[in-house]
Amino acid sequence: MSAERGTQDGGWVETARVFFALWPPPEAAQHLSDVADVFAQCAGGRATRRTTVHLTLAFIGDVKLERLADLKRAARHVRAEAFDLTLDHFGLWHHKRIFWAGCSVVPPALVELASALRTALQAAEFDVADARRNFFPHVTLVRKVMAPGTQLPNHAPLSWPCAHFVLVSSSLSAKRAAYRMIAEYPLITAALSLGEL
Ligand code: 2AM
Repeated sequence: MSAERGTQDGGWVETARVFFALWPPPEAAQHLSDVADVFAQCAGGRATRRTTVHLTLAFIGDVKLERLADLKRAARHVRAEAFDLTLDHFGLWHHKRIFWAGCSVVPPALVELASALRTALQAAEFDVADARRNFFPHVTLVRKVMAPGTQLPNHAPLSWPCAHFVLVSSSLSAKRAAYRMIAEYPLITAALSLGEL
């Protein structure tokens, strides 16, 4: 999980590249990676693998290992409701060459979760990438699309229940990113709100 980075004074510091995300259950991940494979066969590009399909809530980037405990503590303070995420349409960003799945109606609980998480992270003095832009929830399915004019698919909506979010570390190699979940945070469900919180 760690990498060494040079510092201005010539020393070295161990860091992790991290982000927060919603992670789909296996069936939803399989379905989305199948859609990604089929689209990449037509349009070219690199399909997201079943094991790495996710929706990014907040991207932090490199964090010193000694700050990881603070990062986890900040996320533990986030209180947000569980919700169902329904992905019901696809899009393609030509400038980024990314094919993605998104929701035509963004659940208010998802917006509240992303906002509460950003607020908690910034209060703990972490930089959140794109924090000033509106949150646009999407699941990246294919990167480096070669033929952006390819017709977008039409599938029945796919829903997955979101009852927790995760902190993930990402190691980049020449070929692909490898992800590892390093912490998990529950969202408030009816059962939790009755007694455990
Ligand atoms: P994307 O899929 O929408 O491109 C892990 O790298 C995840 O964090 C990716 O899914 C990516 O989102 C997001 N990510 C990577 N680098 C980022 C950056 N500089 N700013 C915002 N999000 C980033």
